[in-house]
Amino acid sequence: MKHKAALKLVKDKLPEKRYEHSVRVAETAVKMAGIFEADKDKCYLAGILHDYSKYDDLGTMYQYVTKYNLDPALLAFNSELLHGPVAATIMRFEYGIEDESIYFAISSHTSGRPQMLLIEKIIYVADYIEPDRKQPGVDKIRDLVFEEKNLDLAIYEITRMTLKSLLKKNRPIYNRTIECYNYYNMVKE
Ligand code: DGI
Ligand code: FE
Ligand code: FE
Ligand code: FE
Repeated sequence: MKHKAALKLVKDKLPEKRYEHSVRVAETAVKMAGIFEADKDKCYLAGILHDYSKYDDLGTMYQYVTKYNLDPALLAFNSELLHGPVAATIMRFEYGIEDESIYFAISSHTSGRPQMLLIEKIIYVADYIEPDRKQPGVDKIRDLVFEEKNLDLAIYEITRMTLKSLLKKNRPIYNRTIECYNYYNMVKE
């Protein structure tokens, strides 16, 4: 899919604010691709598409989980955790985007996972640090990325802060979120 087609797809589907977030994630991902030597086109495309299913109907999302054999553990969660895996599936099977790194980047952007691919890491982080994000600690992550250039440490810090905030709100934790935390806890330097 060309960038222009992806932009139109997302603009027609998502509310204006979410569309603008998607563009900022894509642009942040391209900037990061320059630092970490990733494919800029793929980063841009994955960034634009990552939240495509953010507001899809939950019942329809569960149908995708079943039909495409996605992780059945997702059925215990809501759209917060489902929108990535479902959007990745739609892009692969309904829009013919075959690239595996784009698939994983969209699919894992909320929970992360152990041993992410480079583009997958970039989207996971770009979603957290795009310029309009204001959560406490986000500037520390921006420093890790743009000054220290330590992507794995940035991922670790994001998973740590995400887990902390979920626990504080008594939210259920998806296994992959914890697996991601454990993995990057051990590989970070
Ligand atoms: O779609 P975005 O708002 O751009 O961001 P996102 O897809 O990264 O995250 C959506 C939400 O999902 C965010 O508020 C954090 C939450 N989340 C991440 N991991 C888990 C989770 N929620 C639950 N309940 N469990 C998790 O393991
Ligand atoms: Fe998202
Ligand atoms: Fe995220
Ligand atoms: Fe997002």
